[in-house]
Amino acid sequence: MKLTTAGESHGKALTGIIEGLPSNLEIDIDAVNRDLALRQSGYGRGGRQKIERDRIEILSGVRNRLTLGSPLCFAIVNADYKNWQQYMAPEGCDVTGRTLTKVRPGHADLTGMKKYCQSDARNILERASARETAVRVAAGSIAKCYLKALGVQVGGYVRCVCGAEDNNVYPFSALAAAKEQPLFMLNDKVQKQAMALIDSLKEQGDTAGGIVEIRINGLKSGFGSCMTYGEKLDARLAGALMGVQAIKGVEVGIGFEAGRLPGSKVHDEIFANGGTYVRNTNNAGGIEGGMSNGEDIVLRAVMKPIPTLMRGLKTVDTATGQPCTAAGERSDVAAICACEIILESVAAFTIAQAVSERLGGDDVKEVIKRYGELV
Ligand code: EPS
Repeated sequence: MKLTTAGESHGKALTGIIEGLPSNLEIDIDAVNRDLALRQSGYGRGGRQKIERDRIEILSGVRNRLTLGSPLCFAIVNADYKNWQQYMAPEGCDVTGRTLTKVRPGHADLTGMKKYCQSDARNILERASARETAVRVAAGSIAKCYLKALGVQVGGYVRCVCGAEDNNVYPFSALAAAKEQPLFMLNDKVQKQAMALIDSLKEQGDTAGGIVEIRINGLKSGFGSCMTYGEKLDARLAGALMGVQAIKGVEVGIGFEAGRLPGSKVHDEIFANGGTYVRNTNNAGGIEGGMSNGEDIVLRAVMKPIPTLMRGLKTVDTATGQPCTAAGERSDVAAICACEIILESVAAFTIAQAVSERLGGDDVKEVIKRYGELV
């Protein structure tokens, strides 16, 4: 299973092509659109989300809600394009308007300009923008349909916003409630602190990042591999999460805490239980030796604060070589809820890839049968 994405933030549309889906898989288009709406939600979002109402338009690969086994091509139209056509049209446009040379620290602007020989960071930021993640959410939501057919579920919540942190541990069944909350947090007190922090950062023209936890529930053991490093499930999941804009670190299970504890407090002991095996702890986060072990897969990722600050950080104007404050027209103060649903999506897609590689199957019934036969 493979995903290719294309599209600029203020271009005509974002597009994606998924190859490798089995035939006869039911695509829940309403669920995809719900995930797209979740990506646009959350306390602290900026003006762009008032313009867009992201919806998937499936162009090929699905007939009467069922996949055909052919490439599934889809688009998410940028409503803002009508305001940008004169500066973005592929057919010809004014490239002297809406230029950006007061490059933003922490964004792709400066390094991208140097690498791709551009004098206008517009030609970099249009693609580097996190708007591209709408495609990955749609694709991940389709991957969730595939996983759901096997009884595998994906969930998550926000643990921390700019230092306001929830250190509780929750069962998988508690996570769905987070989506009803303004910051996808499960601890009301911490969430209130986080909202107050966002309000005050907004006043100061500043931004926030945070920490998200993602869980995969119901995946049988043996997905991934201990034989080749490229197939290790933890390596693939970490790569997928790190591939999301603004992610600076990923943990599996207790993650970095494992470096602070002795082995006796880290490794999950194994017990026999009526012909099967159980563990009473899940410090490994559901992955041992690069393979799923049947426990919940637990991932945490840290999102850096958004690099477009309304107050502008110190930088250099590449057009003049003079010091200045960085560009900042409009910005999200926090996009941690978007980050949560994006990370769920890329994790779902990665798990679906690992399942499809192991089980194959041209038709979804074949996949379900093979999955059911696994012990
Ligand atoms: C985003 C759309 C963008 C930004 C943000 C995410 O819209 P615009 O640039 O028109 O305001 O709000 O993108 C960035 C964080 C970025 O650095 O470009 C979206 O749809 O998620």
